Amino acid sequence: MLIKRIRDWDLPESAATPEHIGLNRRAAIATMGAATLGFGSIGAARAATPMEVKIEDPGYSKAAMRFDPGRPLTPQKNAERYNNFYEFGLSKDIWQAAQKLPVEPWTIRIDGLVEKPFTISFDDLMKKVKVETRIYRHRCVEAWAITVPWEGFPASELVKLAKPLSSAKYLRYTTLADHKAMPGLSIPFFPWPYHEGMTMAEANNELAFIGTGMYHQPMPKQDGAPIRVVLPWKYGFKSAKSIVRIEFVKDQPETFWEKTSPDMYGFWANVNPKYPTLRWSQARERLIGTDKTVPTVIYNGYEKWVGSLYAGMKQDKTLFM
Ligand SMILES: Nc1nc2c(c(=O)[nH]1)N[C@H]1C(S)=C(S)[C@@H](COP(=O)(O)O)O[C@H]1N2
Ligand SMILES: [Mo]
Repeated sequence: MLIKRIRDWDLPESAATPEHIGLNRRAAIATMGAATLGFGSIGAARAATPMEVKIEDPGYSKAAMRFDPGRPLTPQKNAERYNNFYEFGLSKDIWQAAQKLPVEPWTIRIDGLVEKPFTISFDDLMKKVKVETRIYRHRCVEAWAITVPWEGFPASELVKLAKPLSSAKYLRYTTLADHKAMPGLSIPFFPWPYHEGMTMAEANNELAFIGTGMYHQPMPKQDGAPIRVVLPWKYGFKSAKSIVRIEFVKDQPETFWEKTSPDMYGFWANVNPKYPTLRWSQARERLIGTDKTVPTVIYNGYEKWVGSLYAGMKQDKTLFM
């Protein structure tokens, strides 16, 4: 019998299911027409367990390990070829499609409740910050996880540069929407452009990070080049990619996923194994690049740093989802 070897970045069948759109997946596919979305990959995906890969930690510095993830790094190839970036299609296999993302020149608009709104090029922004490496876990609400050495700078640095007014209580951040490059924008029921939000206190927490690279390289396009949000204690959908605008606002902003599936996704979205999503449990997570699943931990293991942000708030489904 011929046994086909599965490369470590090949996808198991379940991986190609866009869990985020939940119960409406069938309807969604019918509405949008599979052709625009690169669904070819679902047919091609094999129902196989990914190969266990040897994980080599290339000896990251003590600083990078400050928030010790307590688990090995995801092999680079796995992390970079298993993505959620719906602007390029609903499958996990969008890394090639995402190469169309136009990243040069890239500008970021800072506006809303700030001393003086401005637009800054990515290159100029990079001259104003000190880039560091941080190894963080990343937990998708679809119950898979990766561990990534990010490059970037604290979100608090960005807040400082923006000079928000005291009336600013939240940040609302928005992804590029380029119809020529991004076929996913034709999916009608999504409230494009992708937008998310966090509180000022969350942005100023030392864990909140702005990613500009990973594995010691500039951010791959499929992972949100050239600049994205990284909030490791929240479900992955809060970590919006390829950011073009950061707005400071007074009221809690409505988010892309709240508008899409209010019964499944909320503003806070802090990782919590106790509260299942509509159709599936959040108790465990699958480690991409291995055949392991492990228990999920409250705040994705970062309670020590972020728990105080939510002290006194009612611990219920709305807080965590
Ligand atoms: N603009 C944009 N940002 C996004 C998404 C998206 O579809 N579009 N998906 C989110 C989700 S659900 C996850 S899990 C992470 C995945 O990041 P990665 O593909 O770099 O691992 O990106 C988040 N940021
Ligand atoms: Mo996700």
